[in-house]
Amino acid sequence: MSSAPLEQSRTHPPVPRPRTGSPALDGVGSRLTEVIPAPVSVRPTPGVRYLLTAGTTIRTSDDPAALAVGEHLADLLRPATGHPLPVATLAADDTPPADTVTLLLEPATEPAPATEPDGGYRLDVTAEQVVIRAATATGLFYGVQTLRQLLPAEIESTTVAPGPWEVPGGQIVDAPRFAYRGAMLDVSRHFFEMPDVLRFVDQLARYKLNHLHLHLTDDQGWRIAIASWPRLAEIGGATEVDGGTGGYYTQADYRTIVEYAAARRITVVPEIDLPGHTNAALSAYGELAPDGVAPAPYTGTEVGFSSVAVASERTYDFVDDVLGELAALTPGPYLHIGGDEAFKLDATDYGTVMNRVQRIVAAKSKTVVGWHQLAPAEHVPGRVLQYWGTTTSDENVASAVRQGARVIMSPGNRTYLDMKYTDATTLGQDWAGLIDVRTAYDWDPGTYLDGVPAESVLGVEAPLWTETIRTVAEIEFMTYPRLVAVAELAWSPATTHDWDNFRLRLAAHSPRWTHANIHFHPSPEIPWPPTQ
Ligand code: NGO
Repeated sequence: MSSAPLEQSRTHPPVPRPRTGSPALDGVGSRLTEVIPAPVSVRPTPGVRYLLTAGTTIRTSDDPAALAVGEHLADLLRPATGHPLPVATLAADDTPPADTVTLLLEPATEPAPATEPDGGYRLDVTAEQVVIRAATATGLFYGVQTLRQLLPAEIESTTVAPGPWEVPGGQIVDAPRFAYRGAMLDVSRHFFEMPDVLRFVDQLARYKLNHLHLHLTDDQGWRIAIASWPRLAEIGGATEVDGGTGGYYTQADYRTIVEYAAARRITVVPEIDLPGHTNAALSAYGELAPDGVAPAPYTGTEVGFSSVAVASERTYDFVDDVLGELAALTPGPYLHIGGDEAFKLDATDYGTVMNRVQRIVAAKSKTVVGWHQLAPAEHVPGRVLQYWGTTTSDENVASAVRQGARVIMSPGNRTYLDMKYTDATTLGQDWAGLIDVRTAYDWDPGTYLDGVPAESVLGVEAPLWTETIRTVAEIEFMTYPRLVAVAELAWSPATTHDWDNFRLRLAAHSPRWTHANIHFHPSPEIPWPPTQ
C-alpha cells in the first residue's frame, strides 16, 4: 500500500470527547448509545459491566453457521485481547457457563427477524454474560458487529492492548430497515489486488452492509477471466487509467472474494457494463465493435464513446457466454448489466440490445440490476434499477416502479464516494457536487425520489468510482466517514435519523478507525475527539 498525499491534518481545534445519551452513563456506558448504525432500541443498565477476560469462552447454538459466527467473533477479539477465547457449541438443553459470550439461534427472537430483511438480533449484557439471540446466523453476525463496538476502541488494535475489556450492561434490540445495503468498488478504472478487495469487504461488514457491487468492466479494463473469451482479461485487462499495468481476477480469485464476502454475510453483485463502457472488450475482440475493428486500449477518463455492435449475433453470443460463466460463479441472485451512458445508441437500438440482455439474465435464473437508464427497457420480473441521478424525480424510474421494478438508491450528489468532500479535497471529482458528511447523511432513501415509495426501495448503495483512486489509503479516505453515514441510512429506522446525534456518535468511532489503521477524512463538520 503506497501512501498518498491525504488530507490527514486536522483543520479545527480538538474538542472534548462527546458524551451522548443519558448523562448518567460514563465513558464505558456511553458506548451503548454510540452504536452505528443506530439500533432500533437501546436500553442501558447504568453501572453494570461485563468484563471479558482470559477466562471468557464463546458458546454457540449447535449449528455450523452459528459456530462460524462464533469463530468470526473470536478472530475479531483475539489480536487485541490476546485471550484464547475458545469457541464451542452448546447442546440444546445446556445452560452456558458463567463468563461466556453466547450466540443463540432462536427462531422466535423479536423483532421477527425471520422475515425480510434478514438480520434482526437481540443483545443482552449483564455482569455475568453476554447473550446474542437471533433467528438466523446473519442476525448473530450483526449482533457480533454491535458487540465489537461496545468494547473499547483498542479492540481494533492488531497487537495486544491492555484493556480492560469492559462491555456496558444493557439490551439492544435491532433489525435492518432495507434488505440491500451496499457499496461498489470500481476495479476497472484502476485495478485493485485481492488483499485490497478483501479489506474493502471487511470495511463493509463492520457497519452491517451486505452487498459488494464489483464494477468489473469498463472502457479502461476488463477484470474477470472468462474461459470462453480469454482475450477479454488477457488483453482487455492489461491496462488502466493513465496507462498502468492493470490486472484481472482469475475465476479462482473471484470465488475467493465471493466466499470471503459470504462469511461476512455479504453478497457479491458483479457488473458487466453494457452496451457502452465496453472499449476494453472491443479492444480484445474487434468482432464485437460496430465497425468490426478493434479500437486501441483506452486509458483516459471520458465516458459514453463506446458500444458493442447491436445488430451482430456475435454480440449476443458474447453476452450469453460472459453472463453464463459469471452466473455460475455467483451464488447471489443479482447480475448487474450496467446500461448507463450508452450515448452511441439511439433509444431503439438501446432497447433492442438491453431487452435481449435482460432476457439472457433471466434465462440464467438471475435478477437484473441496471443503472436507472435501463428504466425504459421492458419490464422483467423482479428487476432492480440503481438510481444515480442528482435530482429527486425521474419519470422513467417512477413508471418502471409502477410496473414492479425496485430501486437501489445511489443519488450521485449524496452517495458517490468519488465526489470531493470540499474544494480542497485533492482526490475525486465534483460533477455531482461536493459531498461532506452531512450531505451524505441528511436524506431519507424511503422518500427521496418522487413516485418511489419506501416499499419499492430495495436499499441504498454508495459507489466508489476510481478514475482518481489508486491505493487502499485513498479508497479508505474517500470511504470514511461517508460510507458509515450511508450504512446508517440503509440499516436504521427513519425514526432514529438525527444529524446532531449522528455526528457525535461518528466522532466517537474515529479512535476505532485509527486503531484499525483506516485512513479517514477528518471532516470539520464532526467534533472529533483529540488524538491520543
Ligand atoms: C457515472 C458514470 C461512471 C463514472 C462516474 C464518476 C455512472 C453510473 N456512470 O456514474 O462511468 O465513473 O459517474 O462519478
